[in-house]
Amino acid sequence: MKPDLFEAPDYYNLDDLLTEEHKLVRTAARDWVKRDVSPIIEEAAQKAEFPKKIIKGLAEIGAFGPYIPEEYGGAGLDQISYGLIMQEIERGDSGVRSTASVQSSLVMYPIYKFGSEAQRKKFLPKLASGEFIGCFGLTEPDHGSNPGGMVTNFKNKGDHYLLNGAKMWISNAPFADVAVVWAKDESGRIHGLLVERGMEGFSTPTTHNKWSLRASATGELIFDNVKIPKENLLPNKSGLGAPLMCLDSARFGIAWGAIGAAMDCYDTALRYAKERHQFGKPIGAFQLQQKKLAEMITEITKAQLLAWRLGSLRNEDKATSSQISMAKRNNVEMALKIARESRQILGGMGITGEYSIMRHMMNLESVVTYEGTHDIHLLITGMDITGLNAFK
Ligand code: TGC
Ligand code: FAD
Repeated sequence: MKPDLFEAPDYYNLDDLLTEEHKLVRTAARDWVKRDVSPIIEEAAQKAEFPKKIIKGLAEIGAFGPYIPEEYGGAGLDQISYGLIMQEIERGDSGVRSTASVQSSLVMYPIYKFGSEAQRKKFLPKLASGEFIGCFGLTEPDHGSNPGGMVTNFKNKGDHYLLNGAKMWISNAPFADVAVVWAKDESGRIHGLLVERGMEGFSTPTTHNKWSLRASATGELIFDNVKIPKENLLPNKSGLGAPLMCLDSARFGIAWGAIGAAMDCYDTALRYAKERHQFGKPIGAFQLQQKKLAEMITEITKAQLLAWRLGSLRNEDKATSSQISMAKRNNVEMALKIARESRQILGGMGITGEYSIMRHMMNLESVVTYEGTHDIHLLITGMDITGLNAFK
């Protein structure tokens, strides 16, 4: 793979809206991605292996629990810092950002928000340091966009619960130490349970042959009469709203992360368009290529503004779920379109592993699907503006 020459575009001087702390956090993440991710990520993706050696670095840049309070091992940062870290990591690879998103928003967040003090103390510091890796089991073979229909269930057996069912498409599952699993009790109410590796009847087979997010490990969670100690139930919230609150946080991170992937594709295509000559001049001198590049920077700038405003609203605890859906949907679609256009600017070179673009493009096909598909987020906006629910 070519050396990482990335230069971040900032067409509207958005850095003026950031604090010194935001910039420091971003620089640390950006430098780490250049040093420790870019040189190894292409080979990891080609081999379909999650590069476990980067876990320590992810912890060191604060990517595991950026907004979790420091007393539990988190970085105690604000939402814009969290977004900037996700942006920089996904600039390297969406699969690496997935690992950080899941750990932070789908594992540490529910333990912090809905867990007991004992659960917080037992799990959060180890998750923040990367000693433990977590995963989040909501999706099932027959319930993806409609998680409320889940059939995974647990029964009260007096001194423990008995868990049965299966989850699929679970990021980090193959090597996770702890899984936050959403399951129904005997009355059909959804609860979160902490399922630990080694519990009898719990297995995590790997999902093979993915063409997307190849540097992220995906797997199933199988529960065959797993005995869950009662202290492993998250006590402080139940109902579908609990996992959906976690998704709000992860979707916010993805809205920022997708900008990183788009910036990397744009930056690569811009450099290539200035260097590659055809018909006696740089291809960037042709109007058709300039149109592509000009539209890319316009869309990136709009996405940056959307993400920054959403981060400000989140910092004030004022962002709605529908606002988060709009940003996730818009920014991922924006990044996917830019990846496709950038690929074309590189001609045949665009399909090789010499450049990051094709990997981003394939990764983004998962990002546009997980955490709520493109269609589902549109219907959430539709419901919000019309007051009419297309799901029921
Ligand atoms: P609905 O009846 O609308 O709502 C059920 C209850 O939840 C409440 N609620 C929310 N609460 C908090 N945050 C939100 N965003 C919420 N949205 C809804 C709602 O008020 C209600 O509460 P209550 O008290 O009245 O019961 O639910 P529904 O069954 O009609 O479904 C709505 C729908 C389709 C929007 C939702 O289920 C959905 O978002 N589906 C998409 C599924 C999804 O996003 N799955 C993601 C799985 S995790 C993943 O992909 C990780 S990828 C990780 C990585 O690698 O980065
Ligand atoms: P389906 O729900 O079957 O949807 C298929 C198609 O139908 C989509 O185009 C969808 O938009 C459309 N559709 C569905 N309902 C409607 C409707 N009402 N109106 C119009 N169109 C509709 N899940 C987890 O729980 N944890 C994870 O860590 C996780 N990681 C993932 C990692 C990867 C690489 C992938 C690919 C997925 C991951 N997922 C995870 C699962 C992901 O959230 C689901 O794939 C996603 O929610 C969609 O569910 P589905 O694949 O079952 O598609």
